[in-house]
Amino acid sequence: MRLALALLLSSFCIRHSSFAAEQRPPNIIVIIADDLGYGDLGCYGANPKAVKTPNIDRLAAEGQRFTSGYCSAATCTPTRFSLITGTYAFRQKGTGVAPPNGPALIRPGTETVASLLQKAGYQTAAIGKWHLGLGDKAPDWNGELRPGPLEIGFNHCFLLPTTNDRVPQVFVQDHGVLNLDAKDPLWVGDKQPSPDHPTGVSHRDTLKLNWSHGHNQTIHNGIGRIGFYTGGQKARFRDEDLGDAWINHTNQWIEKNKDGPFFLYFASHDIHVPRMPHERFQGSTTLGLRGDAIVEFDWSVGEIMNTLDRLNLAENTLIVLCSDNGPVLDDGYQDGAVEKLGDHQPAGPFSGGKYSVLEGGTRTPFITRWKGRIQPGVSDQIVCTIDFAASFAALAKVAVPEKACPDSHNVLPALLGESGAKGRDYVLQQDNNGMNFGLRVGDWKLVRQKPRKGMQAVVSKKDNKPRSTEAALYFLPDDPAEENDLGTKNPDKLKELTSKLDTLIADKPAR
Ligand code: NG6
Ligand code: CA
Repeated sequence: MRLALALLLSSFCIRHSSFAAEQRPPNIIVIIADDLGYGDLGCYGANPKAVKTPNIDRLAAEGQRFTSGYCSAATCTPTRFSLITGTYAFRQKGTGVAPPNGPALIRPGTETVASLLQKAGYQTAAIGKWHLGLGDKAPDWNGELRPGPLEIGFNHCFLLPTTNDRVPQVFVQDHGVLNLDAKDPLWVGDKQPSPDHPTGVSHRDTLKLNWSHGHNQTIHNGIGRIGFYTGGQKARFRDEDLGDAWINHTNQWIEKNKDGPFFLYFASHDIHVPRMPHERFQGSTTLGLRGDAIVEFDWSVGEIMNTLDRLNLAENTLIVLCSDNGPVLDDGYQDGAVEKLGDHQPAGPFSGGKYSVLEGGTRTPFITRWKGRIQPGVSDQIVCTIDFAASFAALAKVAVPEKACPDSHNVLPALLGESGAKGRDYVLQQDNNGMNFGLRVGDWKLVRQKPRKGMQAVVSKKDNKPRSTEAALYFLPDDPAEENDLGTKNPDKLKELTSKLDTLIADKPAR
């Protein structure tokens, strides 16, 4: 009798706990690469003789690989701004590439993907590259770095403040610079601090990675940077150790929060310049340091997958892998990316890349995996990083307040690869400052450029020559490289897309 009762009780407990697990929303990990192009991964067609990405290829094989996955801008800061806020960056001035001493661009009180998930009971962390500014008017490097991620919904952060080609090379943990010695304060500025301060110009012959344009101010670790800084010697890191630092910190944080639910925004610096992966990855591809950095990124993804397996979390964790903008070869350093390219196509079949509103600028690798829940496959649905806020809120069953995250659409069923699920019916692409736009509606694509002095010209894939058109219309299924402007032949379509773009820019469309 007692035995029967015990059995009954234990079976009830098992059922009850699995019921609880089902009810609990999954952990969510966003893995965002930097400057990774559509064609840079094996699962998107990269030749394994040039670069191998076995971990990401496995992630894709175990989940959904999107062929129309987008980030919302062609540079870093605006894509990250819109990913976190669910608001197009062009709606807020000053959201182009952030400078070293830039203030926090996302102001406290803004609803974000992280604050929404926090409300749903998630532990939330940002680990990796931030590049969205810190501090009220400017970062107080030797004091409290506030506001920052902790004021907009993250419980914890461990960050590179801007990009690693911009000063300073230190980690920010929560509200301060890690390992900063008060006797050696950190100074960051845009003017040379003294005439004898060594720079990439005065000491060019000492550099281990030479610059090609810009990147010739303060030297750290044999590499010239954008901006000047002094002090903080104990807080500085070596570029080669950045990837390991992110992963060590991530492993500890996941371990600590394994009982979940948790949301991790993991922002790798690979494959942004200066490309200086750990020595163990250098020489692992035929593509030079750019390829070697792709391998380091792939390794990072593999480490996160291993950690989830070790902690038995893979079936309870949605991973979304994406990029912040399309690829670029020479982005200011002579690192061999151009010379060693061979027949590798960083943007796959698309034209343009980083800085461009042609498809290559924003159509990037996009993979979702949730073992046991997402059926493996390839999806041609349109999804965009701006949709994370509304989609993850739906997953966590938390309401998005009416005016919050206005440009974010709930495309959760498409992200989960549910059969018949529709993604977006349009996607808007902006360049760095929101001067040029792309708008894809179904199979049609409008490219609209505002002519101005010194503007980043859209170049033709065929001959690399700048195109002159201000507004051009392409039919993507026949012309993925956006070579044949069909605007004159299809004036109604051109008008329809132009007016939709104008409406989207002028309004804050409600979901
Ligand atoms: C540009 C930099 C480039 C890169 C980019 C931002 C020069 C000449 N070029 O101004 O190297 O840092 O800004 O890249 O300085 S992003 O991926 O963070 O948007
Ligand atoms: Ca980038």
